[in-house]
Amino acid sequence: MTAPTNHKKLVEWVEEFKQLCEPDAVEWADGSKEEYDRMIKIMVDAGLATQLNPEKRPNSYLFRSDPSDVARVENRTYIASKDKEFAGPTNNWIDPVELKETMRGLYKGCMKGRTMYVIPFSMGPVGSDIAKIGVQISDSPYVVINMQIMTRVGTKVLEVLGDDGEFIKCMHSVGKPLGPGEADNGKWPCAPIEQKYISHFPEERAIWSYGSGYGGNALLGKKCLALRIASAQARDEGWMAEHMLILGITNPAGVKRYIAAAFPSACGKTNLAMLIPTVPGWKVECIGDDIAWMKFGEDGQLYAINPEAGFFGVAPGTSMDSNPNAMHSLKENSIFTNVGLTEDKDVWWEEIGYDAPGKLIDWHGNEWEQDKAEKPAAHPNARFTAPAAQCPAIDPAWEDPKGVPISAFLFGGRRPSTIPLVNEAFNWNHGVFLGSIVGSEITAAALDLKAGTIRRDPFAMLPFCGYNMGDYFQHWINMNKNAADPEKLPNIYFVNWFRKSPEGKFMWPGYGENSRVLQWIFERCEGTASAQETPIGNLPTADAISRPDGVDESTMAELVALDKEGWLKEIEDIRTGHYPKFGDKLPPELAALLDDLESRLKAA
Ligand code: SAT
Ligand code: MN
Repeated sequence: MTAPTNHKKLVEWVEEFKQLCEPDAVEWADGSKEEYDRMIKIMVDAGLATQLNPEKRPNSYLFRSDPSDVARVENRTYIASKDKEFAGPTNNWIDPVELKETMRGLYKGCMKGRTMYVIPFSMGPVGSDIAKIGVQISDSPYVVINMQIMTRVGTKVLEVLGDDGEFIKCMHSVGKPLGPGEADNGKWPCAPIEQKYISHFPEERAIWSYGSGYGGNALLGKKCLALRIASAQARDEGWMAEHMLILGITNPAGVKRYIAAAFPSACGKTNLAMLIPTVPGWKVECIGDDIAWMKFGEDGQLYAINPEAGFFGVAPGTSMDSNPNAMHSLKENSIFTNVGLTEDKDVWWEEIGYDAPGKLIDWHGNEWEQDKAEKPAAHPNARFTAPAAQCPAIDPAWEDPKGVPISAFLFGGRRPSTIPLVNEAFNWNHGVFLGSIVGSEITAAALDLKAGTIRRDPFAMLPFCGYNMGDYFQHWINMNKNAADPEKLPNIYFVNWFRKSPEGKFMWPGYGENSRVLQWIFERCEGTASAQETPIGNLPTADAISRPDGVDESTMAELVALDKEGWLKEIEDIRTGHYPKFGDKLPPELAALLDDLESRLKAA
């Protein structure tokens, strides 16, 4: 197939990898429905995809991956900068020359028996000033259809790219060549774990991925491009690429504001992004559930787009109770990976809200019965891929190329103690300090970590920051220094839905009730809600947030109280266990803010 573009560098790059990978054929993806259906047919014929019941789940398919290929592989993820210090203390680093040599060895002949797809895609509305173009090479038709849902793929993108436009090179292979006459035969293709590499070359804005077909390892637009490469690019160019959901919130008077929020994994980001408020008269709409790209507009405000076009959400736990908008989003035209299959060919997963309707086939492809099962039917990281446009709560401005103006940033994590329900930063730098100490408590003893310790995940970017985390902190501080009008920067809040009583019960119901906290934040931005200044930040007064059923007055008071002893321990942990990791890259502003906090607390 001849290339549908005159972009010389693009054509040369494709040719280079064609020579190396030796595919049987090369095909350029156009993003069409015809192409989608053709990819599906290839995978149904290869025994990799199961069509779901069209009456229950129209145009939807189930995939089961290899048990070695079920999630992002952080220990096989590399930032390969020339200088090791560029990657910093939180990333794996390999010298780029050495890594490329190793990976060229793996790529050699790796697409034999397969087709090489070339997928031009836009992260963000095509042609938006904030959007970026990537081109992914992949030998996986599963990647082609997932990229069709998660990004904007095809001909329009090549038009915007023109003959010499800038694009991010995203190279991917599942790492499983086929011999003559060999077929996948129902076995998800991938390479063994020690051959998997998710490599980033931030200086040349390139990604090389090998050996995995799953999620963020293989859909290179998502974490690899939109966070790791984009964060490095954003630092150089003065904008922000963040692991944040974006939501619009409208009060009963019809005033609308936008909020962006960063939480580590498993803290309910998708649920918050699509929340249905319990506060009467308020409305929440979704722009995105995972990633925000933000640039200053001409008016000096920070504008955000969702670079993605779909949701790649965790299925287990998603139900009509926890997230009805997500359930509606995936009712058709969706891809399911590693969930259970019912006898009438629909999907099922743990905590879907109802018992398994009879026998299932579990994510391994084995028969499964709820009463007899020892292991879950769906893998805990089983996913749905659903078009964002299908979300009933999608914001009318979600594809606005200029983005939406952000009024507030939220940071949060799972913190059973110490951290109040909501805390407003005094100012931008104080907010950056709060972002830098984000973490979640380890509940069960995991690997080398003791239960009760805090796993720090600054800005929820720990696995996603494509350069030195200390420099990333500095970039946040510089956003204020370089703002034309710092007054117009978003307010910053730290929230915690996960406080527990001494008996181990959640003190706050979460989900839709979080709208009460969003209301307070909204009204703080409007200048109408009350707060009291404390050593850690501005806390709501005891009656400033309305109480949900089941939260009594004293619980509410505790949720928004200052825990002086807890914070002194927190400071100790940051001072000894967290900040030292960044060495002399730690911005002096943050070290000073930690000292100031300690003095204020001791004086209180
Ligand atoms: O697999 S993804 O990186 O797309 C999702 C996640 O792990 O957060
Ligand atoms: Mn995420």
